[in-house]
Amino acid sequence: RHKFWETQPVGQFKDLGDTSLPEGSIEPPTPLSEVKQEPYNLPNLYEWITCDMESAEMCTEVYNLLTNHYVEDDENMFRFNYSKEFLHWALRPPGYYRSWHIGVRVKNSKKLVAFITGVPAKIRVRDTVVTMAEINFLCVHKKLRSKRLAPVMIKEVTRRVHLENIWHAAYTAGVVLPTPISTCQYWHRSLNPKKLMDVGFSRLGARMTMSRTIKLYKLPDSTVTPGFRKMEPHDVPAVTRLLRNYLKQFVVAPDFDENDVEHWLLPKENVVDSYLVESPETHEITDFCSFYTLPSSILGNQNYSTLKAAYSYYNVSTKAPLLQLMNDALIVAKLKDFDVFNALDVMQNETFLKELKFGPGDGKLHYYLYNYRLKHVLRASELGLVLL
Ligand code: MYA
Ligand code: JJ1
Repeated sequence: RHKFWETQPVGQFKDLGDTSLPEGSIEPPTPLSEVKQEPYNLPNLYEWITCDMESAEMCTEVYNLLTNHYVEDDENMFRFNYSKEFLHWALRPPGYYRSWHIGVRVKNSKKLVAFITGVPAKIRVRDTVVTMAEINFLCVHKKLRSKRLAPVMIKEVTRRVHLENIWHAAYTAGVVLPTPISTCQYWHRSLNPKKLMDVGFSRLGARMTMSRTIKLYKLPDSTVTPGFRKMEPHDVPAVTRLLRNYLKQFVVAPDFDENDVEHWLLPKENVVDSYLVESPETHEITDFCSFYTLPSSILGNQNYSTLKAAYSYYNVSTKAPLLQLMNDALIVAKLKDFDVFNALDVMQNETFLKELKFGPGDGKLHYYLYNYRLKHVLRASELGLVLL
C-alpha cells in the first residue's frame, strides 16, 4: 500500500493499537560518519540545489513554484498562496540551516520544479523535549507528479537533517499517511460572507437569505477587552512566560524560548499578527492571541483572484475569557479586511468555535512525527502545536 512509507521509521498501520511497543524513538541515531555523504540520485535531467532564501531572485522562484503547484482543496477551487515575506519568515527562524531549503531544477533550463524545506524546532512530547525538523512546503510541479520524486526529496531532506545530528521531525499533511499522531478539523468563520459565497467558498445556509447571512456574521467596529493591544518588542519576555506556562498542558507542543517568541510571534506586517491584554491596573500581560496571513488563489473566478484568510496561531487566556479574546481577534481580522478566519480544533479551540459562528470545513489536517512513536492517537485538543 505505502511502498515508501513502509520503509521509514514512522508508526505503521499494522502496529496501531499495539500498546506493547514503547513510546519514543523508533530507531537510534547512527554515528554521523555513517550518514550518507552524497545526495540521493535524481533522474538524470534534474539536479539538487540549496535555495538561498536571502536572495530575492531565489525567493521569487520558490514563490512562483508554490503559487502555481502547491496545496489545493479537494475540488481544486483554491490554492494556498504564501507570500514571499511569509516564506522568508517561515524558513529563517533562529538557528535555521540553509542546507534544509532544498530545490530541484531541470539541468538544461534551470527551471525550479520541486521544493522541500525543514526548519529546526524544539518540540516537547509529554515530558521529553526533542530537537526536531519541521518539514513543510513539499511541492512537485504538476507535470512531474506520480513519478516517485517525493520519496527522493523526503530521503534527501532526512539525510541533511541527520547531518546536523537531528533524528526526528514533525509535519502535517492533508493526506493520510502512516500514521497520524492526531487528525484535526478545519473550521471557518466568515468575515466577508458575500464574497465567500460569490467565489464558492461557502453556500447560503438552509432557510437563510444573503441579508440575514450578512447580519449573522456582523462584528463590532472595535475590540471590547480593556487593555487589548498589539504585541510590541518589549513584551517578548512576558509573552514567552505566558505561552510556556500555557503550552505545558498539551501532550505535543513547541518548547519556545524568547528568541523563538521574538521570531514567531512579534507582529510582522501581512505575515503574523499578535495581540495581548495588558491589565490596565497592574500592567501584567494576562492574555494573548495571534493569527497568520495565508491567502489562497481563487482558481477560475471572473471577479476575484484572492481569498484573504487569517489562520489562528497561538492563543492564551488566563483572565479574559478565551471566547471574548477570540472575538476580539475576529474584530481585528475584519478591520484588516480578511475574508475568513480559519482555525483547527487544536488546544482549547473547541471552546469557542461554535459559539463564535465558525463552521466545519471540508478539509482535515493530519499531524505526524518521524522516528517517534506514541502509544495512542491523540485528540486534537491534546495538540499544542500549529505548523504553518
Ligand atoms: S504537506 C504539503 C504537501 N504538498 C502538496 O500537497 C502540494 C501539492 N502536491 C504535490 O506537490 C505532490 O503531490 C507531492 C507528492 C509532492 C505532495 N507528505 O512523487 P510521488 C507520498 C508525505 O509519486 P507526487 C508537507 O509539505 C505518497 O504517499 N508523503 O507523488 C509536509 C507516496 O508514498 P507511498 C507524501 O504526488 C511534507 C509517495 O509520496 C505526501 O508526485 C512532509 C508518492 O510520491 C505528503 N504530503 O508528489 C514530508 N504526498 O507509496 C515527510 C504524497 O509510501 C517528511 N506522499 O504511499 C518526513 C520527515 C523527513 C525529515 C526526517 C528528519 C529526521
Ligand atoms: O478551505 C477549505 N475548505 C473550504 C472551501 C471548500 C471549497 C470546496 N472544496 C470550506 N468552506 C466552507 C466554509 C463554511 C463557512 C461558513 C460556515 C460553514 C463552513 O470548507 C479546506 C479546509 O476546510 N481547505 C483545504 O482543503 C486546503 C487543504 C487542507 C490541507 C492542508 C495541507 C497542509 C500542508 C501542510 O503544510
